Amino acid sequence: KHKFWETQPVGQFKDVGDSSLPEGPIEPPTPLSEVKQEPYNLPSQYEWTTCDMDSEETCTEVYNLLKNNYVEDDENMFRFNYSKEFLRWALRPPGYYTSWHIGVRAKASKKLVAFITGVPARIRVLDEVVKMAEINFLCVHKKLRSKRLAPVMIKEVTRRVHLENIWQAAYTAGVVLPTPITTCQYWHRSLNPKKLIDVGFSRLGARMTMSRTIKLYKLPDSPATPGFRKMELCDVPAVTRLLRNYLGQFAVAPDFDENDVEHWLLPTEDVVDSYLVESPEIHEITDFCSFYTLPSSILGNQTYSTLKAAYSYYNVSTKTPLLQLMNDALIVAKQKDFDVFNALDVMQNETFLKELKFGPGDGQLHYYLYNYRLRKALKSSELGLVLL
Ligand code: NHW
Ligand code: EN5
Repeated sequence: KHKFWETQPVGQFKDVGDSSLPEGPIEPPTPLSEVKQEPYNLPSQYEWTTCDMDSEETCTEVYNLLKNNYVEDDENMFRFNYSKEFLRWALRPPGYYTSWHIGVRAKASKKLVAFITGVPARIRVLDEVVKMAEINFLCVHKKLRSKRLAPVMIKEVTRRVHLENIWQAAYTAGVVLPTPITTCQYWHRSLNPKKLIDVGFSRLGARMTMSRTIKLYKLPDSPATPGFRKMELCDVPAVTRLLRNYLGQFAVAPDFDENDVEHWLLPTEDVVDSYLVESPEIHEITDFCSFYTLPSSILGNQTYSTLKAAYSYYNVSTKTPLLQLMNDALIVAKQKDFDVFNALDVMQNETFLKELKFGPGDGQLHYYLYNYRLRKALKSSELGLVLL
């Protein structure tokens, strides 16, 4: 069934539930001198390219490949449209390797036809912190699908990760592969219900009119929590402490230091937004919430071309109830003109989703580890990792 994935060091379907197998790396590292020194072979019309995201020209090529060929929903109504600024942010975290930003070009025209990326991360799995690559943005041009290009790209990124002496990876996908560590549900909170209905993202509920629906999703004009404000550079140490302490409770979560928090959570316009609660009396930072900006192209609508979506990222509550904190996140997202606020049922998100009028979507997200076995699949609420 999975001619490629059967050959890879990942949990296999036949082993699901076999608790005699050891937890941890599936195969040991090999000496670096034994890692293949040359790139894998591509079909002869194509060549490898390393994509320098500093170059405006290359960044535009990557942007256009993804805008036209990346992930769609199951009815092909929407397609992710990551912005150039977002791609630069996602691909250049602390310690990134340009060699992990891999493209494929047609030799004749030099057109970019495929892409895959890795970025380095320290991910804690149970009580062990593991150096990993986070793999994302795997994309093959629509005209080159089903030619087994994806396995070659995955083997090539694996080789380049190995050359940096890293032997594990984390990735997500909307499709089922061998074998998920957990499966998450997407939830959606309408901010602009009229537009969402007009473009077919959501439907008018039974016994609902448009005006009742608009009223149902109305939000206040400003956040309710005293001391709620945008995160600033000077907050990085306090936010890092808050987040590290919070993420410690989950089975799989990133091991963020201050450099990571500055990169991944300091607000960047139209990319990532972060807010915190500073208690007015004692100037202590007690709560934190964040979301990233990922619009989708609306395929074939006369009136609208983009859906502006916010995606829940990392949230921590120690004093403000999580429900109230996330309601404030919805309020600021609405003020910033987002059409919808999306979230997965990870971490403690189930405690606010229904009450804040999120509804389950038709999509799921499966999480995977490469070359690391977990004896038991996790509940989505045991997962403390959000990939972009
Ligand atoms: S998930 C988003 C993936 N991208 C898209 O869905 C965009 C639209 N689709 C496409 O561009 C986030 C193509 O359909 C793609 C497949 C390129 C997806 N992950 O070339 P063939 C990520 O980026 C397997 C992994 O003929 P294609 C995470 C499939 O099961 N494998 O197909 C990426 C089959 O293998 P099998 C996937 O449709 C994580 C083989 O590819 C997959 O022309 C990557 C077919 O290849 C997916 N999303 O191209 C893994 N989709 O064994 C990283 C299909 O079943 C692993 N396949 O026969 C770790 C590496 C680093 C390790 C470091 C130590
Ligand atoms: C991750 N880095 O399917 C890369 N999205 O539910 C891989 N559905 O938006 C990710 N089909 O349910 C791949 N509206 C997995 C995600 C692929 C994209 C995807 C789903 C997630 C989605 C929408 C639109 C469906 C359009 C028809 C959806 C219902 C919203 C409704 C609002 C009101 C309350 C009930 C729910």
